[in-house]
Amino acid sequence: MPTVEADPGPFSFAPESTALLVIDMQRDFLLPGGFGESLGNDVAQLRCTIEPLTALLAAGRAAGLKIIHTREGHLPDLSDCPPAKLRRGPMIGKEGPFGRILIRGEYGHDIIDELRPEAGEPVVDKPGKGAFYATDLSKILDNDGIKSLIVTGVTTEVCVHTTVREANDRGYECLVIKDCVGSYFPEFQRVGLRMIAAQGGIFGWVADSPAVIAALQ
Ligand code: C5J
Repeated sequence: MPTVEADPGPFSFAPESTALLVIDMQRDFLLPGGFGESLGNDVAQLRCTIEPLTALLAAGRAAGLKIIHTREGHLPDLSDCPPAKLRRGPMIGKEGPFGRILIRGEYGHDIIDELRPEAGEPVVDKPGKGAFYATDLSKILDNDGIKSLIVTGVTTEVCVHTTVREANDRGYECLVIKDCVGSYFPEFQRVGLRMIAAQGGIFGWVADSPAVIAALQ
């Protein structure tokens, strides 16, 4: 069984029951000139994940891991967007540089070209921060007998953390890949990762992508 050197200790996983989860690598969050940057964020803090994640995806595909992508966003009429979310994110649904912000079907809502899903890889559209809330993710994982998740994507302290916490409560073993998750805020990146592995791995394990790639070969 592949084993990865991780914090707080070695993480072993069976490839046939492991999924590589790629969270919200969307143009709205990552493209220069896009929604994320328009809020004053430095997208370079997220874009540094693209290269290692590209390599990890290739290794995961070659090893036969199930690959699942997610996208945060809403229906065009915003009927799935809670008023409380809209009040604190009034730009959702407004016209942005890459179409209506975080609206399904718009250019900005889709996944960046570098990490385009391959045929047969599920793309889970989620209205919330967590990938389990109001989606079919549980069913997709159950149907394939998935027990472990290798978690990547953005942003570390928001959608990655929410999803890992949801997964943890549902009994999945989560390995978060530190160079493949990104935050606009360096201190949130650092603390967010520490929070996963603290207290003996209260939410899971943390490792870097070269260690996972080596374990998959
Ligand atoms: C945020 C996300 N940060 N994908 N979404 O609003 O983390």
